[in-house]
Amino acid sequence: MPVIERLRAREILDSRGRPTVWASCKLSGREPCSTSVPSGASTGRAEAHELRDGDARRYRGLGCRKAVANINDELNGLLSRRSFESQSDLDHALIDIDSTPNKSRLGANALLAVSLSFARSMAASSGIPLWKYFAGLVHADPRTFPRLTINLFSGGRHAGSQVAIQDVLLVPSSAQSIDESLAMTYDVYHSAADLVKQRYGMRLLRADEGGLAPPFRTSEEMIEAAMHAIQKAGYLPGKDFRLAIDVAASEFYCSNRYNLDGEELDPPAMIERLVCWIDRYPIVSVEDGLSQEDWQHWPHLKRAIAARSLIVGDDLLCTNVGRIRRAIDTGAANALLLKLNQVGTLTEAADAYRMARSARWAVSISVRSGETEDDWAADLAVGWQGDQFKNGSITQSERLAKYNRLLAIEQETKWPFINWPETGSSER
Ligand code: 2PG
Ligand code: MG
Repeated sequence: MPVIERLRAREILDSRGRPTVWASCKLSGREPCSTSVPSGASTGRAEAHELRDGDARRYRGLGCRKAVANINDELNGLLSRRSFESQSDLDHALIDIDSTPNKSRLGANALLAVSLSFARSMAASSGIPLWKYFAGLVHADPRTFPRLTINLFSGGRHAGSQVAIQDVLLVPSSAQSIDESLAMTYDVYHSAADLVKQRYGMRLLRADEGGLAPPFRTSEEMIEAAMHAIQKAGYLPGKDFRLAIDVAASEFYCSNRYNLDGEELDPPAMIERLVCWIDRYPIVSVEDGLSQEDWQHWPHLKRAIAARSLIVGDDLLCTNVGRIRRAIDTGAANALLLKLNQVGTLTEAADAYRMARSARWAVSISVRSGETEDDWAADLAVGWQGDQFKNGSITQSERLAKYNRLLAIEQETKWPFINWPETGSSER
């Protein structure tokens, strides 16, 4: 049985220059393996607690020295020289030691860094790739790649809120491989950059996840611009590229109203607007179309668009089994956006994954807007047979580390894409 010899952690900086947690785990007789954890900006209310120092004199309170100390001191003290039979064994020890419902004592950032570095060490000690180790946790036998959903334009909190909705993403739907998806997307990204320069006089400036963020007046103008960029690059929207959107509606919802680019919409009007976009544009995936608090209207949204699009819950679900159960029971969604740091351990994320799959939901494996150069998310997307992988744009090293990892796995395996999840089933 693997024995932890030593845990170590340090504070590093993420893609926004904010502190985050890096940790390494050394199993007896093995080399240490390390991982680092990401951090969100448009975070859901039910996410596990990300522990920050709160000292306004340092990184405006965002330091992670406490979380790091929790690994170096308490967790290293209690877990080293102990043997663990499995990932779930280790993760349950972490949960027990923290002993709060949302990991607020030691920090979900500290716990996830340990959970993941243990996973990487276990994979290395068995001589298997990380994706295969992840697959074992959910008894999956991957033979496919997820479709990529690639950020083209950004709004919302990732781009200074020039428009309400957060992401317009490209789905390179006629591509036959990861390699082809990226090459096709490069064409569209640069035709979008030209369009941004011509229309808005703006040079290549990027939002948090590498998406372009010119001063669109409305969210619809942003979707329109994506259509033009696809066409200008010589592709056919609806065939070569479909679109996905992350509305991130919790960010502009207040007192039962959606403030969409200055318009005040009640929930039925917001649903109508989404339906109208789906009528007009080849949108196949709508994430957080409504607010995380607006449980009442999600089933209406699902009934209105499920025949044509996935209804993906991010802030709504927070990779949390209680919330996923509620969404299944009330018919609120048909797809889970899965982010490990929303819940804090691999084992709890695996439970969320299994619950979503048991309802025949689609799963989109997602990174965060604040990322690091670590590439474990690509292995997770493959190992857990994601239907989609959401990793931001095709620029910036923290995004490219994951795409490059997918390219490497693709070169080795030559697997095809997973079939796009069928929509239209009333059960899903
Ligand atoms: C989201 C993510 C990634 P953040 O909303 O889906 O795009 O953003 O990490 O800021 O929550
Ligand atoms: Mg989201």
